[in-house]
Amino acid sequence: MFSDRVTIHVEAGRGGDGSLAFRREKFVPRGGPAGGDGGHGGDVVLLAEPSLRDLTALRFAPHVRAANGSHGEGSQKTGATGGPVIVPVPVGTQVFGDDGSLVCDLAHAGARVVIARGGRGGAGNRRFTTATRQAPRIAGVGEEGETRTLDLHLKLLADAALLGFPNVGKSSLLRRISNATPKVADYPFTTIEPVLGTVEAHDGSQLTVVDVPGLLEGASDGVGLGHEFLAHLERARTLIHTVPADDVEADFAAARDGFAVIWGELKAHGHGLADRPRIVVLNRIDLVAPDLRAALVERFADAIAEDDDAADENVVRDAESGRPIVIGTSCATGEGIPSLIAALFRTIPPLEAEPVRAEGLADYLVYRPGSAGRAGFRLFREEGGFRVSAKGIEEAAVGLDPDREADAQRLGSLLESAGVIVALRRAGAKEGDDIRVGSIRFTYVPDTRPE
Ligand SMILES: Nc1nc2c(ncn2[C@@H]2O[C@H](COP(=O)(O)OP(=O)(O)OP(=O)(O)O)[C@@H](O)[C@H]2O)c(=O)[nH]1
Ligand SMILES: [Mg+2]
Repeated sequence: MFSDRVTIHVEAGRGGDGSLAFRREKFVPRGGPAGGDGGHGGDVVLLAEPSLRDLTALRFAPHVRAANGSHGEGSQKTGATGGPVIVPVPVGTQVFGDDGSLVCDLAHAGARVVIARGGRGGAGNRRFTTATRQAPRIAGVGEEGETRTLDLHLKLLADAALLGFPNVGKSSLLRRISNATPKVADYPFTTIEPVLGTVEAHDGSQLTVVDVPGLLEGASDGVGLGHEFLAHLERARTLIHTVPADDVEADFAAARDGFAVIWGELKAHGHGLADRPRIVVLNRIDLVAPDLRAALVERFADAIAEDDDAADENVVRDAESGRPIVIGTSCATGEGIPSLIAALFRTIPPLEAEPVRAEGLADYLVYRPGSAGRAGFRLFREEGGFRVSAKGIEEAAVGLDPDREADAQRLGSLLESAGVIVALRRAGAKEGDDIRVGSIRFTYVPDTRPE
């Protein structure tokens, strides 16, 4: 199975609460405040991992949760920070928010993006000491961590893609060189979905090759689902241009023109396809008489070298002679297959992980943090209840009288929509607790609806 799409739900850790504690020492009757801060909640981090090829692992574990920060403790002990969760994803993963906007693009090996931030830990009571308040009975409540639902898309990222008209033997080649077993049949458009296979060299190194549907003339204008099929080629690093040797033998000029047509479609499509190195293969070489094969391959290489339409621009050439490399292959007999595999490993350098910069990398990537994530308020535990601190909410609440039914409702919906009610419940608010918002005070009555 190859998964190129998955929806995940990520939850960063909640910050630990600040501690409300006082020093207790022998012979010191009234110790000062000694409550430590809560630890910060853990982040959820995506990491582009070059050894991964698809998103299957996340399909089976779509819920990702980072650890909460620990609560602060007495004796000024800060709570432990919640450990981050690092989620490895394949290079080429794009992350979209639930509104469909691009959150980030993990295009480089080693790229690391924080997609949900842990909540800050609450401040311990010793931080609330002032000249007039020597024994603060108040401590900060840890913030909620960000929670998000994200769509991950993997733009196919293969080392090479098979390119050519329909029914030329692309799937047969993939079967021959890799572990994949795409369907092969004697009619066009047998392949309609990309199929990925792994090619192994003797030394154990691997490459991935993708078999995609055949292209028709006009593909770059959308003919025969051309846009979609060309898009599959975009994140392949190399192309294997497949031409049937029997067609070349039957009508050389037509085969050469067809070769130029495909090149034209690559150029017209853009997105860097015309810059991809192209290895040329004359497949079904077994259908050509053995004594004519070498000459046919040479003739085709010459035609590419001399082509006026610059059909040769990105064709892979022999390092010494500078001649275009054309490989005669047969999926029936295996002729030329080792040469093709060798050419692939020569042409495609191994992906190197880019050095990971510990800081600033998120800014360097295309990263647009969601605005709805972090809470826009802070919550403090006070004697007898909680205080809600948020400029916006405090301002909106000015003049409201919680004893009046209409005002109470207005205040309720204000706090509800800001997420304060949920946060209070999670912080352990109990019926009868005193809640303070700016200059307003009211009594907490739990909502019995489930979260
Ligand atoms: N004799 C011979 N036949 C081959 C060879 N390679 C492929 N074929 C035949 O060519 C036909 C097309 O092969 P496919 O591999 O399905 O071709 P394709 O390019 O993937 O076709 P689409 O997916 O339809 O675009 C099938 O009948 C294959 O058996 C070969 O090397 N020699
Ligand atoms: Mg096919």
